[in-house]
Amino acid sequence: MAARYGSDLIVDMMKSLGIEYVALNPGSSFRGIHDSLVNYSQNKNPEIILCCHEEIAVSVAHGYAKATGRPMAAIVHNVVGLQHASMAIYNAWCDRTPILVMGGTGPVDSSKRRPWIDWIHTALVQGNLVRDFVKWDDQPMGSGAIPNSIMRGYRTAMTEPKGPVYLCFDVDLQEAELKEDIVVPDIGRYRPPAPLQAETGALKEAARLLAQAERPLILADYMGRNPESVNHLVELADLLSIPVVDRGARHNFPNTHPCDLTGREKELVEEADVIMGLDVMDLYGALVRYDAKTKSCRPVMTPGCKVIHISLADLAIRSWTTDVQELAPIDLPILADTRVFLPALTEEIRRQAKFSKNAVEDRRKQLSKQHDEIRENHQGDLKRRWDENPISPPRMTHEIWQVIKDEDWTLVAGAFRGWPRRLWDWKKPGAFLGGYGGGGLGYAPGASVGAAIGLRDSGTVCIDLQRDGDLLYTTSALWTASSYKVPLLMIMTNNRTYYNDEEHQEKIAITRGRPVENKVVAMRMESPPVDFATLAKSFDIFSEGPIEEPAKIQPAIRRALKVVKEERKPALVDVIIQAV
Ligand SMILES: Cc1ncc(C[n+]2csc(CCOP(=O)(O)OP(=O)(O)O)c2C)c(N)n1
Repeated sequence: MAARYGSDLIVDMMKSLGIEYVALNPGSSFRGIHDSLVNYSQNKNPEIILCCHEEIAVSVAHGYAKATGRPMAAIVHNVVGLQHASMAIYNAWCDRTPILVMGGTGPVDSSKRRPWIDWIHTALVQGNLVRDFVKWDDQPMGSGAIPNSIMRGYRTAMTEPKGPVYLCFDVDLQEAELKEDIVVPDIGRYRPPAPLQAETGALKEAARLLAQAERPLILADYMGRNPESVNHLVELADLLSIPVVDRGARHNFPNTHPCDLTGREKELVEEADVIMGLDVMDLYGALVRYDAKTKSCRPVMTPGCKVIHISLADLAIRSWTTDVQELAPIDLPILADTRVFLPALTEEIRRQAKFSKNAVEDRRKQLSKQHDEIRENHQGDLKRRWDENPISPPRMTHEIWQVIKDEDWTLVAGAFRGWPRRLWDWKKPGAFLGGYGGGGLGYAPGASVGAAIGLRDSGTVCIDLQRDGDLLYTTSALWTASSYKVPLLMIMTNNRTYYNDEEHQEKIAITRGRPVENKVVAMRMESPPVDFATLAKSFDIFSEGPIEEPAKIQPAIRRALKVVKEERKPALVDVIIQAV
C-alpha cells in the first residue's frame, strides 16, 4: 500500500466536500498540501488556481462563492501570506461570503524548525491575526483531528450568516505519514443546518402590519444573495403592491418591475407607515439623514411608522471593527433567513386575507406611474450628458448596453456609480453580484476572475466594469485570468484618478477656505497615464483602448465579446471617462 500523509487526508476532505478549486500563491508552509493536490489528487477536484498575490487568491474565492453559492478554498502562506490575504478576508467577512481560507504554520514543535525562516513564519497562533473577522479558526493538533476541523470549518462557513473561516495546519502534521487509516466521514451527516425560520407570532404580526399599511415600503439589500429570494420578493410586492428599494449589496429586485422605486428611498422612507427591511446592512443609515456640516444624523420617518427587519446580522457580531453599523430602532426585529421567511410571509398574508384588493389596485397604478417617471428621468440624464467630453458614465453605460442587451449577462463586479442599474434592464436574479463588502479596494479583479470561473459553463457573459484605481492594487489577477482562460469581459471605467478621494479633498478645501483646485494633487494617475490595453497584452489578453470617442466603444466591445464568447478567453477594453 502506498504511504498516505496528513496533507493527503486534507485533500481527501476537500474532495469529499465537493471543493472544486483551490486558489493559492505557493509557500513552503503548505508544501505538503501542494504536493497532495498535485501528485496525490492529480490536480483535479480540487484544481489549483495559481494567483500572484494572496489578496487575489482570497478575492477569487470571494467572487466564486457569490456566483455559485459554493465555497472555494484559498490557501495562503503562513504569517506573511495571511497578512497579504487579510484585507480580502475582511471584505468577505463584511460581505457574508463563505471561503475556506487555509494555511500552514510551524513546525509547531520548535525543536524541528529550520533556523530563522521557520521562526519568523510561525505564530502563536496564526489564527489570531484574522480571528476578529472570520467566523471561526482552527489549528488541529493531530491527524485524527483533521476531518472534523475541516468539516466544522465548511459547515460554519456555509451556515447563515455565511462567512470565511481560517484553518491552519502544522507543517509536521501535513508532512507526517499517517500511522493509521483515517477514513473520510459520511459528509452528508455533517451538513450545514436548514435555514432559520421566524417565530410564528412574529411572522403573523409582520403579515398583519404589511397588509394593513397604507404606505408600506420594502428595503432590500443583501437578500438577493439567494437568487430565488428575488422571485419570492416579486410575489410579495405583487400581492400587496409594495414599493421596493434595492440598496444594492446584491441584486434584489428587477428594475423593470412597476414596484421598483429604487432611487426614491429618501422620500419613501419619510412617507411610509410601515417599513420592512430585508437583510439591510445599514438599516439605521436608511432611516436617517446625515448632515455633513454638523456631522450628525436626524431620523426622518413619520412618527408612528413601524419598522420590521428580517436579518441574521445579530448572529454575526464582532467587536474589532464596527461593521455592525449603528443600532437601528426596530419595532419588529425578526431573526430569520429571508430565503424561507419571504414565501412564508406571502402565504400568511394570503391566509389572513386582511388587505383591500381595491387599495392594492390603486397603489399599483400609482407605483407604476412613479416607476415610469424614475426610468424616464434616468433616460433624461443620459440625454443631457450624451455629448459630454470626456465620455460621461451614463453615456458609457448606454454604449455597453447596446452590445450586451440581447446576451445572457451577469455583472460580476462594478456597480459603476449605479448607472447600469438605472440604464440597463436588470431582470434575472443574480444579475449583479454586489461589491466588495468591507470597502477594501483591489477586490474586483480577483473577484471577477473567481465569479467567471464559477459561471464558466453557465452560458452567461461575465462583465466586470473595472475601476482603474482598483485594478492597480491587484493587477496581476490578469495573469490568472489569462493563464486559466477565464471568459471575462473587463471594461475599464478609467477616469485616471482616485476620484472618490478627490471629492473628499474638495470638501475639506471648501470647509477650510483653501484652493479647491489642489484636490487633484496626489490623486490623478495621469502622469504617466496607465496604458491598460498594453498592460493586458503583456498578460496575453486581448485588449483595445484607450478609447476616448463614444462611437468607438460599441465596436471595440463587440470584438472583445467575440473573444470572450468564441475563444472562451478574457478580454479588456479601456475606456477613458470623466470622473463625475
Ligand atoms: C485598500 C484601500 N485603500 C484605500 C481606499 C480609499 N479609497 C476609497 S475610494 C478610492 C478611490 C478609488 O479609485 P478608483 O478605484 O479608480 O475608482 P473611482 O473612485 O475613481 O471611480 C480610494 C483610494 C480603500 N477604500 N481601500
